[in-house]
Amino acid sequence: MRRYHTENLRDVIILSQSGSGKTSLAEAFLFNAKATTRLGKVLDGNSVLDFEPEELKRQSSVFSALHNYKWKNTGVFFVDTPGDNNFSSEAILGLKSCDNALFVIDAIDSIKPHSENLWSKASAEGLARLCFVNKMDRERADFDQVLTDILEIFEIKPLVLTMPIGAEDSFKGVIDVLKKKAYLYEKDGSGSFTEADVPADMLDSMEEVYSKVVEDLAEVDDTLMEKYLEGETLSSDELASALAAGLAKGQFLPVFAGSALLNMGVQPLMDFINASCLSPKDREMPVLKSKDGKTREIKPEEDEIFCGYVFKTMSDPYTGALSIIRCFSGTLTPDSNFVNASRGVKERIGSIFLLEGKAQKPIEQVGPGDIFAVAKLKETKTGDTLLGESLNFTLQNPAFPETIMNMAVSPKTKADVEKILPAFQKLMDEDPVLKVYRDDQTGEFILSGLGQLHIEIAVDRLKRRFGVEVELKTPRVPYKETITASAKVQGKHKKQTGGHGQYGDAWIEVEPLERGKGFEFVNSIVGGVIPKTYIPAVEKGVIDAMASGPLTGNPVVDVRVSLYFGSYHDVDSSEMAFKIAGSLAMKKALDECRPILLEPIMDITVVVPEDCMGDVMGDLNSRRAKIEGMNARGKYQELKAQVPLAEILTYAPTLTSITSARGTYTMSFARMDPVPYNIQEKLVEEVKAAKDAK
Ligand SMILES: Nc1nc2c(ncn2[C@@H]2O[C@H](COP(=O)(O)OP(=O)(O)OP(=O)(O)O)[C@@H](O)[C@H]2O)c(=O)[nH]1
Ligand SMILES: [Mg+2]
Repeated sequence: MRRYHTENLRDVIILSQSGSGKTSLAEAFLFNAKATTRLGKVLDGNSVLDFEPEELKRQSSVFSALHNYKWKNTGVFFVDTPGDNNFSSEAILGLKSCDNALFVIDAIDSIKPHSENLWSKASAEGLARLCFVNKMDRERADFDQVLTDILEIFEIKPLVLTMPIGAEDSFKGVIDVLKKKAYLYEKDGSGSFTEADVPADMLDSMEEVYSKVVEDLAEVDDTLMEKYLEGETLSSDELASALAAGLAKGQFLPVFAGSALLNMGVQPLMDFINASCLSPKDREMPVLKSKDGKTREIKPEEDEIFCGYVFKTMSDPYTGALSIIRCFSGTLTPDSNFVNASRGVKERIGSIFLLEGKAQKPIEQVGPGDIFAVAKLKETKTGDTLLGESLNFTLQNPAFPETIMNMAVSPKTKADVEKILPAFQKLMDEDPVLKVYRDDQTGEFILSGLGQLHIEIAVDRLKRRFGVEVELKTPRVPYKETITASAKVQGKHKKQTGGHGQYGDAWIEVEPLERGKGFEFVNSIVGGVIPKTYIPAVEKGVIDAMASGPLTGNPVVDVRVSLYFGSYHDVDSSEMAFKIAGSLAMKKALDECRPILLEPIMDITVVVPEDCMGDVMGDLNSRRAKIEGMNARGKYQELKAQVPLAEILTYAPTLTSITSARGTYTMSFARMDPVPYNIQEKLVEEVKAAKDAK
């Protein structure tokens, strides 16, 4: 037996920037639905959703958490996501698991760029969207400002279904606009309220909002619109079906007001989720695709082939890896098999659980819309498609943000050396955005994440879960060297040692190439002064010499080398001798061709609140940035610039502090540019000093 029937099920992902009250609101859902016996609080450390040590320490979510409740006759599965953009992969993957997206908007801070990003992702994914304007009890709560921002930033009409009565200390409850009733709440977190008439001083504003809502609802359907224009009253059934239809089409954003912490105004939202949010059957299904471009439809029915998507992997100290799966079609029972279509392997499953915070509740059967966990799959990873039959079709994976923060990691002790890579692999299985790779040029292991916090939490987890300790350092910049002049040189290798001698003689012309062109080798030998068989050896020698430039030992790029003359010896010449000759010639040429240092330049886009713009520009200027342009984005400014990588390695924590965590940036490699001469001198000195010290 399944816990809920598909049509009586709602899958809801809770989204927004950090601190707006997602976890608090989800706790209120659970408490009101009697799934918990007390209202969990993030600050008291007793939230059933923020239970990981990293979350308790920071008093904010780091991982997405799952739970479910039954409210009246409907089962609701929800995913509470972390709002910090260091952990945005949790939200991005979570979007694949739900049909509805509930945005929690802070009545004080309103909509920040991260919420805006999540909004576009939820829209692109085709989720039905609704919102809760939270913290109406807090000082400076401004409901109307949020409505303005919804229109301007989310670019959608707000449809106010509950209005706050009072604000800040005098926040008393909400008006249900369509029912024209007031609900006056206790402030003890119990969620108890009494129904009352709309306060006299709010009657006018309520009527105004009511007419606006009815007009917006009438627009959903032509026949309704005709009725409305002819002045007929629309029945509550008609309004209800327009509400569900308009929500599904994204014609407006239903808005509820309240306080999650005080559990005020939450039940009307819960009723709405039951009545109007999409069930797994109402939702337009994602499509299965094969590698050769064929598609296959999924039907959210129990008697179809099982199809599930793994949107999360958790390592549990007792059960090992837990794969968290959204079922799109078919059913699954314990002790059965499925095929991992992404990897082409069969997997056997034992028990099936529903996750309720950290608790795991065994369940006998899951079907369309259920979000569940299975333990110990052998090859399955986050992002895999699971099917009941062996078919070469998979669901599409989401695009992840580019990582911007790199740190060099090194094991603290010898014992950590062997454990480090397998442990990182497990972390990457859980968080597909996190990357670990070896920089070929610098030889360092680089841990790459979305920000300082992302990396720090990964390192904490490495220690806590796998007992591996690492040190973090700012990574070295992969400088390159190039030349600015041409030269013609001879490289001659001649040795007479006893019997067989060595003889190679190569004349090369070395010239600068356009930036980014790399390396060109031209064979201009005429008359066989160097036999053909030795020419590749000269080239090899040249390439070897380029691996370590004369200034700092970094690789040399953007040069053309023409081999134009030489000589050989019938007996003493060999490939080895010509390779050495090529290498000698190149070393000599590089010294003569006025070498310079090149550094990576990054394109960077920074989005910050207007009031921080001056500080952000000042800081960027001190980092040798070239500002390229600015664009207004609501109350935020988007700034594009080019900055040397060397100056931006530690940008993430600085931007966080300048903007009080309200700024974000993305970055990508633009090109290599010459390092300014004074800085080049310093870098060359440093390399020399380090060499001398050895
Ligand atoms: N006064 C007041 N405080 C609230 C309300 N809702 C949440 N808070 C507080 O705001 C802070 C953040 O709440 P959370 O529920 O952790 O917010 P979140 O959206 O889950 O944050 P992240 O997990 O970081 O994304 C906590 O200190 C809460 O106690 C509210 O309605 N009123
Ligand atoms: Mg949270």
